[in-house]
Amino acid sequence: MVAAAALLWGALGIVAAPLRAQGTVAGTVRILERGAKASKDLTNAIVYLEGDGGTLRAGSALDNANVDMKGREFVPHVQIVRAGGSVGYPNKDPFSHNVFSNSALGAFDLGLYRTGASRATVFPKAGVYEVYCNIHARMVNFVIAVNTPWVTRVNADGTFQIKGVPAGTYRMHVWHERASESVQTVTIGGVGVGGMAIALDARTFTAAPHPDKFGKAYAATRADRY
Ligand SMILES: [Cu+2]
Repeated sequence: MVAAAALLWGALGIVAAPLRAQGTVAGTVRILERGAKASKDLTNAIVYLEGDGGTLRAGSALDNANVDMKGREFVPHVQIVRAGGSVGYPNKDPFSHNVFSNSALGAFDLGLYRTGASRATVFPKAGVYEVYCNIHARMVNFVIAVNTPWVTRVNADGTFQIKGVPAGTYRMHVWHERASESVQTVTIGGVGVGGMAIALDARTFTAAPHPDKFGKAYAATRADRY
């Protein structure tokens, strides 16, 4: 039984003590909006647990991900990948895109490529990468690179659930692009933790334009020309 459990964990690409009790971590994320408006984009919030549960290694289901470029948007807007894993950017638009990031965690420039083509890049370190298109200023993508398998996207109603979390102490991160990240220490027993309530504050957020890959402002007309 012990060996079988260890084998299973190995197959999932997780390094962890196999005998610990596992539970579910569940709760609700709320975003405090200016004027107390309802949040429209809760599915772009991410919750993950770092700590005792083990770290992801190569061979996990989070090794590779894709972000489509379609309708001048990155889909999904927020993507999760293992730190050290790669994300492909297939171009499904009838015109060219140039995906790049100037992130301090790992800058890259995939160059200009046409419809039907796809290029991929590795996200070497854990953290949040802002990814853009050098042609279309409004295209914005966030890649959340994690070292942990205990990660999930929040549901549209703000609820979230991470199953199979081994008992232990974790740092729980809740991220959304319009708010400061929430990080708190949580101790999870054998049956998990329910009813967690996390509020992210987006009331002071203001959208700021980002520079192009050369660090320059986008030409005003260029964003909509293609
Ligand atoms: Cu583009």
